[in-house]
Amino acid sequence: MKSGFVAILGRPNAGKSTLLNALTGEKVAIVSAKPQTTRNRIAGVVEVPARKGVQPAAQIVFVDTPGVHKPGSHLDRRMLQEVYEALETRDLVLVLMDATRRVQLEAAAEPTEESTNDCHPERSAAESKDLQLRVPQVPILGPGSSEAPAPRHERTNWASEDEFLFGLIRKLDCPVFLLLTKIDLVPKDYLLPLIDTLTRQFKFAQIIPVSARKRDGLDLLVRKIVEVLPTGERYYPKDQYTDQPQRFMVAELIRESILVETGEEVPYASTVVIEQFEEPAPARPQKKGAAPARLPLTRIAATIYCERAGQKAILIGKGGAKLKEIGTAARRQIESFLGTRVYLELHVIVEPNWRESKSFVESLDWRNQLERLAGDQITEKPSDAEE
Ligand SMILES: Nc1nc2c(ncn2[C@@H]2O[C@H](COP(=O)(O)OP(=O)(O)O)[C@@H](O)[C@H]2O)c(=O)[nH]1
Ligand SMILES: [Mg+2]
Repeated sequence: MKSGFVAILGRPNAGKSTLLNALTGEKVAIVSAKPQTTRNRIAGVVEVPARKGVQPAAQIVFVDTPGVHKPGSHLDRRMLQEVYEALETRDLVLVLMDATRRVQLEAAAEPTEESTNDCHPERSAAESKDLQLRVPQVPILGPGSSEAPAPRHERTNWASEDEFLFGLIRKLDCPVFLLLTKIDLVPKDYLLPLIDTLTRQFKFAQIIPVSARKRDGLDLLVRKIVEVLPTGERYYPKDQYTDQPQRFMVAELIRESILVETGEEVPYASTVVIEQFEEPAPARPQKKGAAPARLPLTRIAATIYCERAGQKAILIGKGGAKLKEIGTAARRQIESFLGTRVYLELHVIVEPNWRESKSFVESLDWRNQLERLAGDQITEKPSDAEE
């Protein structure tokens, strides 16, 4: 069989998370019309059955990433670091360009020898390692470390975010596909000039127009991906569709509700931490002819952190009305995700300037949270593991 990691890269709002969800057929990542919805890298796993005589079976691990944008806060730098981390382990990169927006690129350059994108299977491991190391690392500087000399990457050309994105992919040694997204929104003849501009910047291994919403181009995309993936075993069990723990997905669903229900800077200044996640006891076997049991109840308590008292006032709303709306919308989503009834308790806390706090931003990362939870021995057991 074949298997590999496929990083999904693009500017904010390019449709990365929507594509991930369409490919996995599950709601792995939250989606919104607001930029910078995704803050962590998120894996979505797709099993592809063999096509007799054409292709072997494959497991594709798609890795959704935060949109590439000029970092302002510590949180932004952390998000860019997530992009770099996704690029460290990848067999293929998909660059998504929203077909409805203009790209900002300087006079298109002819592709150079270095920027061509042929596969180099013959490259030695040492060479590949060297190439990987050339992907710049963004040191995470906390408040107070601003006197530190500006690292090299800080001088990276941010003339435009599109150019920065191209700068990133030129450093890669794996194939890169260009995906023009949201093609359901543009006339077909609109795509050719865009493709022309983009391909003059970089020699993509494939150019595939897609609409995640209409599922246009997705089968072709999967076929082309499997073609270039290396032979290998599964990275995840067959029935696992994401690497995120349930608890983190629940926090994301609450954050999605905040993105929908509030405007201005509130969603950007908000983050969600799950404080309590009590899974229901396993259902008792039913007696024959008994009335159907009510769904079990999951008890969840979460804190919404924001940065200022004004934002807290907006999140809570008059007489708590806004928080209730946020909670109700989130609870419905969480119920359908967990398949249980949910009791959801929300609190709002002001944590001034948390986006600039290294320790706070780091503590939000679920990979770090898991380590802490393991330390506290509050590990999440699957409900059937209890006797
Ligand atoms: N019409 C249309 N809208 C899309 C499509 N894919 C994404 N969108 C919309 O584009 C916006 C940004 O999508 P999202 O997946 O969050 O982008 P991301 O920031 O790149 O992850 C959302 O409002 C999506 O509903 C598509 O194929 N067609
Ligand atoms: Mg996203």
